[in-house]
Order: sequence, then structure tokens, then C-alpha cells
Amino acid sequence: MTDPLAPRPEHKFTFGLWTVGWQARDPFGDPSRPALDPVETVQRLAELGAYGVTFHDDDVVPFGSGDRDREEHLKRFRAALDEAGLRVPMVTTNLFTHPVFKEGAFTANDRDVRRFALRKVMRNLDLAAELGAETYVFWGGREGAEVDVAKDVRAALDRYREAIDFLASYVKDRGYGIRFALEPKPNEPRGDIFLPTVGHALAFISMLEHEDMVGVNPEVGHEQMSNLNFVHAAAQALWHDKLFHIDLNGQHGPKFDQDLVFGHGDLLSAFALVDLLEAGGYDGPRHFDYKPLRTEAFDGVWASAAANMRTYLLLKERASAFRSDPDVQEALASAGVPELSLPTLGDGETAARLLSDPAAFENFDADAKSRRSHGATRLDQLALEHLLGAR
Ligand code: GLT
Ligand code: MN
Ligand code: MN
Repeated sequence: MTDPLAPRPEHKFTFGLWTVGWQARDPFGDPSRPALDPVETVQRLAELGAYGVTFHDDDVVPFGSGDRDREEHLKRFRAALDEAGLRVPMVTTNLFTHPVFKEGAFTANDRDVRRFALRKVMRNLDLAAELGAETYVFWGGREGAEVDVAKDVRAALDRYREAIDFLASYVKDRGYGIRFALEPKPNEPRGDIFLPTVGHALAFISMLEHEDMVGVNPEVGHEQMSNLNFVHAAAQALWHDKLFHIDLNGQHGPKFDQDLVFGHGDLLSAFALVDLLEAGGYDGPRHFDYKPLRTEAFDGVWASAAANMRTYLLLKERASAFRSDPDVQEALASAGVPELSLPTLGDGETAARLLSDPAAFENFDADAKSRRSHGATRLDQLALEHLLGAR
């Protein structure tokens, strides 16, 4: 029998090259680890059971490389992918590290910078299509401001829309099978970033010409930095059919972006998230966007990569035990959870019919209803006991 806790390609676990490859440079300290060769990363992740890798253009080809050098880097990288059998389901662009983007990329006040940003993305979109990527992520880390009067936010949103619509039509014209996923984050590195939450991103998408091919790539820690419920954010994105991709990691509440291993933050929330993803029709990659702690050497880097996948599989196993426990099913029913799926109105029921139903109002006993207990605490405890292996 195959070990259900052993990661395998069909679990669709993916990692950004920039995650295990993070050298742990922070605002106060120099890197604590040497650079990792992407070729080694590909080999190691394949050995650990991952399905694929993702990358920014500059993770594989250093910024400013000429065409010849670029081709050399790509040749090595493609060969490593082929040999390891790893896929590249998602690609993205670095529009934040080079100081040219210090004031923004698509929304920079300087028009030349905006045009350069578009060209940088177009070049990498061609590569993404060639590698068979299905999703292209846009994390607008530098799209924002520190000073309110230094940025015309409405003009910035016009430019953001212009960029995404222009690039979407480029993808359509070229016939690439790629969809876009916008990744929200409230702040860091900018004081305030545009499209700070999943809700903002969904509202923005509804204003796009090519809204059909644009969804979201929410990240656990980014919503939690805003003190928001990530499970609700992911569920709403699914409800809109816009959960195109997901960044899994851990975070301890509203503070700087911690990018911890998945589950190493709010564990009950991670449990509910896996329960949602496994049952809710999400079939995209389970993409880990985390940073191995700065305290770790390479043994700790690979241990943390394995920990992300193992934690996901453990939570998946726990969520399935939770769902099949008769006590849980009974508690869910007594809490009325399945009843919420019943439409509030009868089939074709009109306003006149509702007005003529005395049970809905005239004979409705609000005081009796208010005495009902919903048993949410019992459900929470059952979830916790399954999580702790007590059931
Ligand atoms: C960057 C950021 C992440 C984004 C990546 C994609 S890069 O590390 O912190 O959340 O997903 O650009
Ligand atoms: Mn993050
Ligand atoms: Mn991310």
C-alpha cells in the first residue's frame, strides 16, 4: 500500500524557486545561506515528491542578462526539469527587486518604467507558454505608496487595469493557454499596496475587459496580516470561480509577512482550509510560498520543504477523518450546517406567496427560536480533537 503521508506528484505540490532559494537577507542582516542553483533545487524537490516548481524571470535568468546568457541559463534549467520530471504550472515576474521599480511598476508615476515593466512581463510570458505554464501570477509588491498625496490612486488603478488588460490580450492574441492570478497583500514592501485583500482584487477584476481570464492567487499570511479570515477569503474566491492558484504558508496574526511553513501559524485555520480545498472543487497546484527560517542551514531548508507537504497531507487525512466521524455528522446536522444549503424561498415562490405564509412572520416565534443552541463550540472541539489525534 502506498503511504498516504508520502508526497507524490499527483498531490500537485509546487514550490517557488525563491522559497527554498531564499538566502535569508532581511532588513537587519546579511544572507545566512549561500545561493542555491535552480538546477539543484529542481533535483531536490523532485526527490522530495513535489510536482513542480514556479519562478520569477530573475530567479532563473539574472536581471539584465543578454540574449546569449539568457539562453544558456534556460538550457540548463530546461534540462534539469526534463531529467527530474518536474512541471512548471505557474510563472511570475519580478517587478520589485531592482530599484528601477522602487516607485511602482505598472503603476509607477514614471511612464518609461511602466513601459519597461510591460516588456519584462511579455518576454517572460513567452517563456511561461513555452514551458506549459497554465497560470501567470501578478504580485504587485511595489504597486502602492507610503505617502497618500504622492500617488493618484484612481489613476494608478486605471494604469493597473490598462496593464492587465493589455497583457491579457497579448496572451489571447498569441493563443497561449495561460490565465492570470492577482496576488493581494496589504503592505510590505510598500507602506500600502494596491489590491490589498482578496476582496479588493475581486472587485478590481470585475472592472477588467478580460475578466474571464483573471482570477486570484491568495496567500494565507497576506490575508491574516490584515486580520482577515483566510478560509473565508478562499471560499469566496471559489464561489466566484476565481481561485486560480493559491499560496500556502503560515502566519501568526497581523505583523510583518512571516511566510512560515504551512500550518506553522494558525493550525485550526489551516485545517479548515485543507478541508475546504479538498472538498470544494479546487484542483490547482498546492503551492507553498514560504521562507525557510533564517536560523536554518540547508538541512533545515530541505526539512522545511518536506514539512510543508507532510503537514498538508496530515491535515488532509485529519479533515477526512473529521468528515467521516458519525459524531461530527450529527453535530453538523444539529448545528444546522447542511440546512444552509436549502434555498430560503420555495421553488418559484413569489413575494405574494411569502407574504401569505403566516409561519414566516405572523406565527413566527422569535423568542422560541432565540433559545436554540447551535453547538458551534462542540464542532470546534471535535475539529480540535481530530487535529490532535484524540479521535
Ligand atoms: C514574493 C512575495 C510572494 C509572491 C511572489 C510572487 S514573490 O516573495 O512575497 O508573496 O507570491 O511574485
Ligand atoms: Mn508572503
Ligand atoms: Mn505569495
